[in-house]
Amino acid sequence: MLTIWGRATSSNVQAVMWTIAELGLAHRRHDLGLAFGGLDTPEYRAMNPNGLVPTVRDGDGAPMWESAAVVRYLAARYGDDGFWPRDPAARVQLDMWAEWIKTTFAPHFGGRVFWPLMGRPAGGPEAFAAAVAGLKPLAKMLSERIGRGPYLAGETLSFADMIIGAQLYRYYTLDFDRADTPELDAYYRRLCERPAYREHAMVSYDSLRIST
Ligand SMILES: N[C@@H](CCC(=O)N[C@@H](CS)C(=O)NCC(=O)O)C(=O)O
Repeated sequence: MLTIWGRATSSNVQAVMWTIAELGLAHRRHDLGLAFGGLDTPEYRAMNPNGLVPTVRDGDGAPMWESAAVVRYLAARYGDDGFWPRDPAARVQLDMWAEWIKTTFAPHFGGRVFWPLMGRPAGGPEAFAAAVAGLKPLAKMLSERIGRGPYLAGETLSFADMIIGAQLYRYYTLDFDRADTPELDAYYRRLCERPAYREHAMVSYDSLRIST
């Protein structure tokens, strides 16, 4: 049994929960973070010294944090060779894009586009316009890599789709000027057809909006 601590509105929790659902793993999730609180207790900090979500335990195993590391653990432990290629040379071709979305796309999109649109500006209108313009080449890069898909690895859904796809619900449902990326658009539409994605990644972010 997996135990997950973290609110369903966190995109990092969503990547983990979507993975768990795709792999069909038994689990229970506890809401923690933001309005739920609970991140500053000594018990929680002993599991996750960052005081962030998600934190995950697999049975009596040691606590794990960093959502992408948790997705990789779940994929390696419970996924088949399609979901987690055992061949390092095949896996790195997916993993480099998973890493890229966490370290390049997500900080840009999250910090400079998503949160400003939620009412937490990271500069004035010019900074926002520059952020939107700067996101376009990143989205185009990803779109070209996905190509005809249907998934990053081709025919098979993999751990990398979990880490990438968890960013896309927000990307596609916010109102801003997106790049022209037909392949990425089609990829997102395919993810939306998956029940596990709909349940765990397409989660309203309305509660994150700061009202002024
Ligand atoms: N790199 C970490 C980031 C964790 C993180 O920033 N979590 C956010 C939610 S997405 C958080 O805990 N925010 C505080 C809160 O929810 O109260 C990961 O991928 O797990």
